[in-house]
Amino acid sequence: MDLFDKFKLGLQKTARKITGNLESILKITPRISEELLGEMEDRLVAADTGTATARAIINEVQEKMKGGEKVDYGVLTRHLREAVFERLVKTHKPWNLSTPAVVLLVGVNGAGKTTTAGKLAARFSSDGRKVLLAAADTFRAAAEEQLTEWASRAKVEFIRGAHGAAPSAVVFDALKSGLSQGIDCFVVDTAGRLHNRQNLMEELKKIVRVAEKAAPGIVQEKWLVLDANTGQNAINQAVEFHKEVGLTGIVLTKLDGTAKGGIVVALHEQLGLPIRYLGMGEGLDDLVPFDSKMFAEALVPDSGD
Ligand SMILES: Nc1nc2c(ncn2[C@@H]2O[C@H](COP(=O)(O)OP(=O)(O)OP(=O)(O)O)[C@@H](O)[C@H]2O)c(=O)[nH]1
Ligand SMILES: [Mg+2]
Repeated sequence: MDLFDKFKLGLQKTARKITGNLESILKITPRISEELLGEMEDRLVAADTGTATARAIINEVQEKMKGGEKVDYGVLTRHLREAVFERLVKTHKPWNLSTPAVVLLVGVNGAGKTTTAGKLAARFSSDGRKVLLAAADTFRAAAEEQLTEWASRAKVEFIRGAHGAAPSAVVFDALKSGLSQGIDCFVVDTAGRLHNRQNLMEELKKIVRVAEKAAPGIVQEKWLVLDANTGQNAINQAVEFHKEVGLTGIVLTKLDGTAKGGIVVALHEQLGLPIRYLGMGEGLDDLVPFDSKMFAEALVPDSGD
């Protein structure tokens, strides 16, 4: 399966929500009307783009159609696709991990951090990096077992702390031993935490401080792992985590099971934070690097019904 097929598959349900039977509707009534625009806006909201973003997109489409262009499925979806693409591409800065680097994964419980850590480790390793997975989730005993399994699946080095040890101490140990072995990429899994628990946020900041002390500049990426099914609360989570730790990007997981993929547009538009990867399944290969063009094309496909 090529990359675009993965986008199409992962966004199938969301795309259906946005464009399902639109082609038939437009064949019967090929006119742009308040009713049609209202319906399109509702569809975008249902796909979780957020009300403000949906409105802005529809206003742009309406502006473009003012020239009296005859509307059919192809024309309407082209305008929609462009409006989505422009929002994504504006925020999407290219990124590059220099060596050595820490990629820190944070987020609420069950978002998909551990799974993402495993998938990322495999991906970075196949890019030729020497990867170490660090289990800074010392809170749940099962978490370390889960990460051990991912490390063996991804065939990368692994380090864990004693149960209940300070997460920052695990990261310190990982850096100390890893840097001397020539590890150039440390993927750090952390325990799930609610964004409004200040003591747990302090724990994350401490991980960053300790890592930076061991190797200044090493914490290059701090990604919030978000479950695509979270709904608009995802925005609050992102705002709070960003305020506390200064996020550099987002990994959106479980896109494969949801019709709410429009949250990607809302996150870009409302936070200005780029999505780095999309989780589209539970397998090692089910993590795809974000691409604005492929995303917009899969979200608003050019063939309907
Ligand atoms: N379908 C699907 N399932 C996923 C994806 N990512 C994670 N999961 C599943 O979501 C569940 C939770 O994933 P974890 O990786 O354990 O989540 P976590 O954030 O580490 O959870 P805590 O450590 O408890 O906070 C698991 O059953 C994963 O298999 C994805 O992209 N698609
Ligand atoms: Mg976990």
